[in-house]
Formats: sequence, structure tokens, C-alpha cells
Amino acid sequence: MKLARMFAVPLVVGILASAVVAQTFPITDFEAFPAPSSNGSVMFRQPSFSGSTGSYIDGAVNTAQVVTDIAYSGTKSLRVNWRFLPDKPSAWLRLTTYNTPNLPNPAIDFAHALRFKIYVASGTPDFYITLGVRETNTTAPIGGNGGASGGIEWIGATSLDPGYVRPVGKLITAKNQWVEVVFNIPVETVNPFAGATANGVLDVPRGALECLAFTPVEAGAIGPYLIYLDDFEQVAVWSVSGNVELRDFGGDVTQVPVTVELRQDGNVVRTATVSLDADGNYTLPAVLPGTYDLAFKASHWLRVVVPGVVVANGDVTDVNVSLTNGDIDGDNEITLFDFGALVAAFGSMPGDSNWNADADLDGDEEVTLFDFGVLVRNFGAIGDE
Ligand SMILES: [Ca+2]
Ligand SMILES: [Ca+2]
Ligand SMILES: [Ca+2]
Ligand SMILES: [Ca+2]
Repeated sequence: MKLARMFAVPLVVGILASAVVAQTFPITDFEAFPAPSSNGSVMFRQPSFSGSTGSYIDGAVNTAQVVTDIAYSGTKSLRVNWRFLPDKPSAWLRLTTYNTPNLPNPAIDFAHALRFKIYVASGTPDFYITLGVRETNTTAPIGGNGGASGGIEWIGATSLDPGYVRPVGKLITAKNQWVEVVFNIPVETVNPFAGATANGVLDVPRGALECLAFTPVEAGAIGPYLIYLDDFEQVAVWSVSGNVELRDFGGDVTQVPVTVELRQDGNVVRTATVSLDADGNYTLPAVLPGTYDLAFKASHWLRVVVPGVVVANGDVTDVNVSLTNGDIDGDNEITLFDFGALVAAFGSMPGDSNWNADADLDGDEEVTLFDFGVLVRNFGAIGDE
């Protein structure tokens, strides 16, 4: 039944869990705790607890409790309710797990993704959510007490809101429905927050889920904010590797970046740039379990889409493609426009005023009849959509 419900959750943030069997590591579904729990006693402290943001919180609306109001799994979830004080344009909330009586500082493995479900009640202002992790280098199992010493890094922040320390992470706008939030820790951006080891790099393999940061989209939007959280877990991610043949090319393939789009149901859920080794081999790290169409495109080669790549419970190898050369203007077709671009660059070498590296189809650092031959041979070809 759970899988059927997960299909009904719209894709808002990250990648929706699909039918493939994934390796997961539960942290909590909140079912084991009494409801209502006392304020700030399960996993997260009450909103005003953190010294970073406590001065922004209106003490009259300030709770984090396990409740039975609504749940994604079972009958219980964690209800978090807060309001910012007026005239605090830099307000944000650091909802911390710091030494909470139950489920304190949950240990997480930075090699896995972290995901959970969130339900935002209507009337709550839109916000960004960012994951804060503490570099404790714990040996506790996932969900155990991961410790409370070490620096804190932001995971998944696209910026740090100039002028303030608050992070701007994943945009949450859906109301009155459960949505999934995924932090694919190995490939998310990392930004420093606090402590000596906060340097924008995860320096240790494991640590603690220290906090979730909530930053209003509209500065000074006081709320109230009413959200429910459920089903915190980690999920193993896997690499996809294979070979990209760049046809009709004698140059240095290690200098040709290849763009890989991961698509699900026609939507691009992740775009990565991979580099090739001298033999054309690539590795795409940390792919969430799911079924993907993988689209490969390099500068003057046509796109190739490999449909139905299943990532489930292990690394995927031998996703191999062979790309057709001749798309000088990069529009994924080999046409008269490419011919025109080749003519314009004909006879040129690097440094010449009419040099165009993308017209040097064979990669010998000259635009010659050999390049013309490649174009003629592939003329009229069209890449995959
Ligand atoms: Ca639950
Ligand atoms: Ca660090
Ligand atoms: Ca073209
Ligand atoms: Ca050439």
C-alpha cells in the first residue's frame, strides 16, 4: 500500500521514490512515540531553542510535537508550528536536533541520500528548506545518537542570502499535500555554517542530522507556519558508468565534457557533466534509485538517449553510447547551418580570427577537408530528443 501512496505524491522537490526496490535506512516514522509528545522532546527541539534564530521566534507559537492530526505513514507525524516576530526581515528558523531527549542528533551517512515527507498547511508562507549536518565522524548506526561536537555544513543551499547567514535551499510551495524532500548528500552543494570544520567540504564520512533550516521566501513573512514531518530515512545511491564513443574524433577526449540528463516521465530531474578518461569511460556518481532515461550530449555531437535505465540496489555499468559528429552549432541536427559554420571557419587554426573549435570536427586543430568529410558523411542526421 505504501508504494501506491508514494505514486500519488507529486514531484516537487528531488526525485520521487519509484517502484524499484531501494536500500533504505529508517531514522523514524514517529510511530513509536506518545502523541501528543511534550514540546521539543522527539528528534527536534521546539523552534525557539536554537540560539541562532531563537530571537526571531514568537514564543506564543512555538511547538514541535508528535501528533495524530495527520500522517504520511501510520497515524503519527511531527507537527511543527511557529511564528516569527514582526519587523525581523532577516528571520529564519534553525530547527535543531541538539541533544533532544528522544532521537537526539540522529546519525547519518554522508554517502547516502536523506529524504523525508513534509505537509505544509494552507496559509503557511512559502519557504526554502536546507539540511544542516554536523561533522561528528560518528560510528553510531544511522538514526543512533550521532553526537553534538564538530562543525556544521549546509547541504543543498543554492545561496546564503547575501547579508544574512540564513541558507536558501529547496523551495517548498505545495500546500495541504504530502511531498517528498530529498537531499542527495554526495552531490548537493555544501556551504559552511558554524564551527572549525565548517569549510564547505564534508571532511568525514558520517555525522549528525543537526538541523533543518527554514528560510522565508518573502523576507519578514511572519506566518504562522504549520508543517508536519514524517518518514525520515536514508537511501543508498549508486553510480552509473559506461563508455561514450565520440565518433570521427582524433583529439583528446578527456577535454570534451559530456552533459548527461537524468529524465523521469519526461522531466529532467538532474543534469550532470561528466568527463571521460582516455578510453572514453565515464562515471556518474550518486544516482537515486529509480528508472531513468539518460540523455548524452557533447558539444558538436548529436544527443543519444538511453531509455529505461534501472538503478535499484547496486552500481549500474555498461551504459554505453556512440555519438554522431557534425553538429557544429549544437542544435542537435546536422544541417546547412552547420555547413555554413564550417565554411566560415574553413582553413583556420587556433588563434585565427575565424577559428571555431566546434568546427574542428575531427579534433586535429585545423578546419580542413577532413572536417568537411565528417559533416558530409553525417549530413541530415538528427539526434534523439
Ligand atoms: Ca508516521
Ligand atoms: Ca567540513
Ligand atoms: Ca546543427
Ligand atoms: Ca580538423
